[in-house]
Amino acid sequence: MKNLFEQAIEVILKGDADKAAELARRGLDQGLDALEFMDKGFIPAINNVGDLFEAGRVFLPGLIYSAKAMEKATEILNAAISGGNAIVAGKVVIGTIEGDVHDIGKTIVVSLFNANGFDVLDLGRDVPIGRFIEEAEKFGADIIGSSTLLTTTMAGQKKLEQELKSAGLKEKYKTIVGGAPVTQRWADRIGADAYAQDAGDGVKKAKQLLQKKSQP
Ligand code: B1M
Repeated sequence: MKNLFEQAIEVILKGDADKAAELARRGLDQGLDALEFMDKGFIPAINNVGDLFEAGRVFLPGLIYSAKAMEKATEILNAAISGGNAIVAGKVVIGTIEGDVHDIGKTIVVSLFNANGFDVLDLGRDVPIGRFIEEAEKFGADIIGSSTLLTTTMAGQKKLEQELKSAGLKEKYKTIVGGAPVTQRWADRIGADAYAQDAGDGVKKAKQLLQKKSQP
């Protein structure tokens, strides 16, 4: 009998959304931590599909089916992550950069921020750079977080830093960048305040940035 993590690899590869949803619910029913199930089951599963896609062993329709199954499982697990913490730790505006529709990882990050007491405005995916700034101004954000999965759209994160600087707002907001091709080196190069490797790291970095912000 395959364990739940192995079953996640199987259902995501098959692109079976109903089975993925059922498996996510079963894991939760069995007391598995939602984030652990994501990190050890569903995320390696979708990354496996990405590798097969890159190697030409899975084609675009297969990738789309797998993504739909992943979205279903993520929806269920994310709902279990969002604990609804009453203390507001800080305000975060977050979205996926313009030209990029990948939002599974960004949505996990949003859930974990919510669960850790942050007030989060999720702008969704394919978000124009100017909108990050407009919405941060309206929302009274402390942090602007951007996610990107395509090497071609990483430039949007650099543009965000440049636009914040030219609007004289760079000191007002702390920025966090994330997404599979993003690295600490990239964050340093473009002048972002922090790079986060995963959702947990995102929360950790956000807390550190807010501490720095509140110190004179
Ligand atoms: Co696309 N895709 N895809 N895809 N896809 C990748 C990214 C790719 C690497 C696959 C591959 O070839 N190996 C490749 C990009 C290559 C490149 O740029 N060099 C690729 C491609 C090529 C494409 C298309 C161009 C395919 C095509 O049409 N020919 C197309 C692009 C469309 C567009 O955006 N304009 C496309 C489309 C899609 C789907 C729509 C089918 C689907 C996305 C569905 C969705 O998101 N709703 C999809 C998927 C699922 C993937 C892979 C397989 C998986 C992505 C994912 O969800 N990972 C991906 C392969 C891969 O990344 N290995 C791939 C799981 C997720 C939890 O991880 O998003 O990295 P991730 O998030 C992590 C961390 O990065 C971090 O925390 C998260 C949780 O741990 N993090 C942050 C992310 N954002 C953060 C922000 C933070 C902090 C942490 O603070 C602000």
